[in-house]
Amino acid sequence: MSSFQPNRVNIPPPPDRLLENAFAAARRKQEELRQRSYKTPLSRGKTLAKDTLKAFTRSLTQQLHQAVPPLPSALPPRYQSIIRILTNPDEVERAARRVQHAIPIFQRITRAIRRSMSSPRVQTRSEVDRLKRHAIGRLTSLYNDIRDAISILRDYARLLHDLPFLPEEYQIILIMGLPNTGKTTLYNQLTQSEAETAAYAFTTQRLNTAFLTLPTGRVILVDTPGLLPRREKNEIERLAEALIPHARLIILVQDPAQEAEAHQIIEAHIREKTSAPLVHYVQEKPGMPVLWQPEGIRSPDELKETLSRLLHEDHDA
Ligand SMILES: Nc1nc2c(ncn2[C@@H]2O[C@H](COP(=O)(O)OP(=O)(O)OP(=O)(O)O)[C@@H](O)[C@H]2O)c(=O)[nH]1
Ligand SMILES: [Mg+2]
Repeated sequence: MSSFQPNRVNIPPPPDRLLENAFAAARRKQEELRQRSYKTPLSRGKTLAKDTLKAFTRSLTQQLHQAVPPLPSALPPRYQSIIRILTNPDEVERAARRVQHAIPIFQRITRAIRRSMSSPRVQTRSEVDRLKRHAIGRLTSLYNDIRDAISILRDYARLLHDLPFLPEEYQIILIMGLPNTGKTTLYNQLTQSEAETAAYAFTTQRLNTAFLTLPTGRVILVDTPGLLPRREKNEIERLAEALIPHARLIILVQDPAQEAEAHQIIEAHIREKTSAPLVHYVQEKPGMPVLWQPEGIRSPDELKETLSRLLHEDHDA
């Protein structure tokens, strides 16, 4: 099944580097052409100028083609809503159009100047050189016009590249809750992963994702950073929240050592964004003060059974 794979997204080189690559391709072509023999110095000059120009433009336009990643509007729905949180999709689409429009212009300029070089009216090496300088001037100035667009596409490609793998054909189960409640510990227990856990808040700074195999089939389990009932959210927290409407189920991890009220605020916050079932899980931490006695599932095995049952029920409905 074909699905979007973030880590396959090509990250284009920075604008300076891209241009350097094109000049390098031209130099390689020139070296190659210098080995050959020519009838006259003029025909040598013309061939060298024409073909290195062609090599330059070919390298440039090939790289520009590759610099356009899958656009926001072409992404599967999950990724579209994530991308909206992280960047401005309109700006990305505009940048892509500018680059795509520039490609045939590079090719037209190159063709026209190569044609001029071939003309019998061009009779001296210095005329050939003048045309060549003219070509490089036009092409680099056009290139400078799209530098910003290339940078925007590069940043966007990097963003895409680092997103978690969330194929549409698998349902998503999110693990959410206050910081330091034991979310990642649970994630590791369920998936035999080794994501980082620690005894302080905000340990998880990315979305950990893994396939979880349940009797009903495979699902994607996503471990999120701790949520706090506050207004300012960082990028990764906003990303986790963007996934809430896409989750089939949410596991809310509760810690008896943290205030009941804080848990309830988080729960209300999640409820605002989805009507998906919410499963309460309690991470007992022996030796820690107990501030309340949350209701909920207390073992990973029981949790798996409950998840399967809930997924199955919906399947039957
Ligand atoms: N004793 C005991 N400690 C636990 C248990 N579960 C989690 N902890 C401890 O609680 C602390 C936090 O665990 P994490 O799994 O990193 O918590 P988290 O919710 O992922 O934290 P953030 O990613 O920072 O939001 C760690 O020190 C864990 O060792 C448990 O079942 N028993
Ligand atoms: Mg964590």
